[in-house]
This record gives sequence, C-alpha cells and structure tokens, in this order.
Amino acid sequence: MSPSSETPPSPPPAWSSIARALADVERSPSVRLRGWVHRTRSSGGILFWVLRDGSGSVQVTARKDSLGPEEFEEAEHAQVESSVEVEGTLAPDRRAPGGFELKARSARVVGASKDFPIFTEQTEEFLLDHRHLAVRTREMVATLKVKSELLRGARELLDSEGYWEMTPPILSGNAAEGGSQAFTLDYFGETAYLAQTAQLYLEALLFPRERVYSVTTSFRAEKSRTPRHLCEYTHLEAEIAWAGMEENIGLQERLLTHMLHRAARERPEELRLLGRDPAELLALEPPFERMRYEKAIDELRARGFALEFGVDLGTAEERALTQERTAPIFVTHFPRGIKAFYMAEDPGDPRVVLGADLLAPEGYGEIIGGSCREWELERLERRMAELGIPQEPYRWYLDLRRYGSVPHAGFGLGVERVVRWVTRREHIRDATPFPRTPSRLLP
Ligand code: NSS
Repeated sequence: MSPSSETPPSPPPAWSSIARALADVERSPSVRLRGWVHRTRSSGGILFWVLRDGSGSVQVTARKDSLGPEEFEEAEHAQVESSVEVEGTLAPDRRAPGGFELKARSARVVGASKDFPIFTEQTEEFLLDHRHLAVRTREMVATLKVKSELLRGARELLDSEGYWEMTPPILSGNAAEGGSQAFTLDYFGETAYLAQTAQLYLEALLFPRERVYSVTTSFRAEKSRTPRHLCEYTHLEAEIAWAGMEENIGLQERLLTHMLHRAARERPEELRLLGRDPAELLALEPPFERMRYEKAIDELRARGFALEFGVDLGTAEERALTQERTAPIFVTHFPRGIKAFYMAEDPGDPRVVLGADLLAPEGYGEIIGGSCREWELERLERRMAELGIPQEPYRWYLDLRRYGSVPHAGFGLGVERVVRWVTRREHIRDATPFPRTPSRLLP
C-alpha cells in the first residue's frame, strides 16, 4: 500500500490536567496526562496506578496486551513518585475514586524514582528533615491549596475595595517591632535588620495612595518554641488613611470572612481531608464579638489565672479565652506598656491604646494585630523618648508626621496562623512548606 492511501494516524490529544480531563470527560474521553505515580499495584497482567498531578488524581489501569510486553514491564517497575506520561480513554468505574478510571493505551516513565523515602508512620523529625519530598503528601498538598485560596481571597477582597498592593522592602536600617526580635545582618559594613513588619513603609505609602496593603515575608528572631511561632512567616498588612478603630476592625472582618468563604467554596474536599468542615467557615459572618482587655483579664482571673492589669496575654491565656468559642473575637484596648511605640493612646483612657488583636476560636489565638497609629508628631516623639527609642533611625518615619499627617490605622495578619486554624494543624510549621524555626534552616 502506498503511503498516500494510508489513513493518517489521528494526532494524539493535547496534554490535559487531571481535573480538566475529568470535567470534560463527556466531550473528550480520550486524554493524555502527565504526573506522578502516587500508588502502584499489579496483578495478572494488569497494572493499577493512582496518578497525581497539580490538579488532582485519577486511577489508571494498564493491560499488558494493550501496552505491549516491553512498555508494560517498564511501567510495572515504576515505583512510587516516578513521573510518567499516560495516554488512554476515561471510562466510568464505580469503584474508582472520582467515578472514572483511565484505561491506558500507553504509559511511559519520564523520571524514575527509587525507594521514595516518605511513607506513613514516620517520625515528625524525619518528615521535617525530608520536607522537600514530604511536600508531596496528601495533607501537605491539601494545606498548600487551602493557603493559596486564602491568599487569593485576601487579594480579591482588598483589590475590590480599592486597596493598592505595594512592595515594601525587607531589608532596613531600623527595627520596627522591638529590636530584640529582629534578625540582623551585615550590610556592607552596616547593620541591617530583616523586616518584622512592613507597617512603617505602608504608612509612608498611604500618602500617595490612601489605602494600601502588602503580602511580604516577616522575620522574628524569637527563640520561643510554641506551636504558633515561626522565625519567618507570611505577613498580610494593610494601612488605611483617615481611619479609626471602626474602619480598621470592619476591614479585618470583611477580609477574613471573604478569605474563609473562598477557601470553603473552592477547597471543600481538601478542608474535609484536613478535618475541617467547610460549613463551619461558611457560617462565620461579621460582626465578631469584641472584648476589652480589662474584661478579658477578669474572665481569665475567674478561670484561675493569676493576672494583673498590664501583663500581656500569652499562648495559654489566649487558648483559655478562645477554646470554647466557635467564632473569632477581638480583644481591644490593651495597656500601652505591652504594645508598640506607634500605637495611639486612647483619649478616653490614657492607660490603654486604640488597638485590637483578633483571636481565632477553638484555642488557636491571635491571628491579627492592629491599631490606630499615633499620627501627631509631638505625641509620637514623646512616646519614643519615654521608651528610650533613638530618633535617628526613625527620622524618616517622623517626617511622615511633619508633612500633611492624617489619622490612620492598619493591621497585620499572620497568614500561617490563619492557615493553622483553618486546616486544624497542631503546629504552625505545618502551615508552610519550609518552616524556619530556631532549630531548623534546612531543607
Ligand atoms: O507583631 S504583630 O502583632 N503586629 C505587627 O507586626 C504590626 N506592625 C502589623 C501591622 O499593624 N501592620 O504581628 C502581626 C501578626 C500577628 O497577629 C500574628 O498573626 C503574626 O503577625 N505573627 C506571627 N506569625 C507567625 N510566627 C510569628 N513569630 C509571628 N509573630 C507575629
């Protein structure tokens, strides 16, 4: 037969993601997928894989008689986490998760994987040492997807309300949240600090834009080994011109609610896998309860804590306050002595500041810290002097109070703190792929 009379072979289908292939199955059941072998088993000339890609997973069956002996043997020897390319037809199968399985016509190994070291029932330490591989586990994947969705929800809400995303610096010549917790490094012979917050820079950026936010990495040189402290975390911060307590709290309520609802709508399966019922998140609506610090101290004393006005609330106190709650709660009007120099004094009660922390329920505790800023030059200078903070490195910050200062307020949300609560992780290090803790810089 001459080549011209041959039926040309139909071109292979374009690469698809697993999620897209399953969504389009009625229209185009013939697909080409690529991903990683999540599970493998073979019996009697039939090979079963669970194939995973960035979008989801699907069961694949490959028969020796459709693949041919050589290709079948190579596929059969592909161990867990080998990367593979598969072509075949999706067919309904009641037993397969997702209701379909891919009947393979070809299955090719791209990158072999020998003795993948991650499996269930390994120690926490081992998994942390192998985090670069453990990020492929189902729980990590689900957590990372929820985290992206929360971040996307945050940007969606802030953008829709006219906030401008800014890119403040990470390196600075001054520490902003208390020098002792700042990492320092050598900057061409000078001392530089790694950012603990973008706040001071967002305050400067208010003047051209009025409503600004940023998502940056913040650093805290805290040796505290608690389940809620990281040395490096994702900080979502906003700053609002002409705003007081109400506007500040209102934005936090709308922001958090939007983030939670988006995650619940877009990632219900991942949330369920992690032990969180998405309905619990959808049920949360503003306004959230508010409680003055003084009242919180009373409540804690009644529960047996020996506390005086003026002490900060730690992990144990916040746990006690929130353990039996199902919705977040604002604790407001903290004593000045335990809060940062830039927080505005309450004109009605000079012992306290116009600030609020938002505590997550179920014992998780603080997820947002916010306040009205001391916006008048004299008062800010006086406060810095009281606290012995040198003016020189903050000269630029004080300038903001010299040239058209306005009342303003803002807050910082700890993204991993929110992820930990939403995904019910015991430790905050499981809310981030590569946690930095006092004892861990690798992987
Ligand atoms: O120290 S904060 O309470 N406040 C600030 O840094 C302000 N300058 C933010 C602002 O107003 N723009 O930190 C804010 C939040 C806090 O509520 C936590 O959710 C989170 O940042 N945070 C942390 N997350 C993880 N690990 C550590 N160590 C940590 N410290 C604070």
